[in-house]
Amino acid sequence: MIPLDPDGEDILEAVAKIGRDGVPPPSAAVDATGSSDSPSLYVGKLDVSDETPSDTFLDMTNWTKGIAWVNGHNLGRFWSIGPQQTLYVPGCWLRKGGNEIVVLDFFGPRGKCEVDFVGKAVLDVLQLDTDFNRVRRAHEKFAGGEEVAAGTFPSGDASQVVMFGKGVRGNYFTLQAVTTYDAKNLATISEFAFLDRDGNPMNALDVQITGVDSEEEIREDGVAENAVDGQIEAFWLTSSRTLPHWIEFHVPAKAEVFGFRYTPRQGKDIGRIKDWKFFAR
Ligand SMILES: [Ca+2]
Repeated sequence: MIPLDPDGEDILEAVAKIGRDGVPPPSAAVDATGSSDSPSLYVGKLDVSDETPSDTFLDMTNWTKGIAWVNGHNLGRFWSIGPQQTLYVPGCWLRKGGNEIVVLDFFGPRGKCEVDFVGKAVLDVLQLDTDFNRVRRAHEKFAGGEEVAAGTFPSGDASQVVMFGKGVRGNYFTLQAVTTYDAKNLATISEFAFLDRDGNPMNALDVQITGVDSEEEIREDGVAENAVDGQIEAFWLTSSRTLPHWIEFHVPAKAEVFGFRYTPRQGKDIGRIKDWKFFAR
């Protein structure tokens, strides 16, 4: 394994060096399994006994993100989130005897430092939990707080303004969708904003989403951040069909809010919230 300095050595040069000088000894950055979580080149050998090697697939399911080569042939890119988990290896790129496998992985293998060759392509396996860009929620269970308000939104596209009649202080605020107009019990929010004493949006609040009962990430982009991204077109959409749904908003500095504005998904009944409750803590 050859750890790479992201700001230093050129990757192609490093690959060329492997071909010229063989594999340098592992560095101190390598753990007991022989892997590293920094960008590294991994070199392995595949022994083939057939005179005419068959086509095969390199299974990268347990690696993270990078590129693989066989005997200097670039097999393409891999990324653990999928859906493609294997890289096609034409038989004509293999030869009887030793074959050199080079893997560039920017984050290293997740588990054993080895690759498998399999007889069938794997093109439909998602591993979204391995996405390093995926937002980690601080709260996975409904934490609630003091119930500040409750009500029923009408159906339709119009934004709904709710004023509490007093200032409410807190770091965490949760809107709970108790029922929806949606036959599948999905919930969506196009935009959510806290309102000040005069009913104006508090745009300076650095609102973050710290918890949500579910969010659609596979069929479409329904991540919870879409509820506070300032774009009407982008919306939070639940993936769960079990009521109640909830979304927790966090403001880093304890804020006093006087109400909120809920803008439903436009033009479609899917996910329209009906009965709701609002909590603060
Ligand atoms: Ca939005």
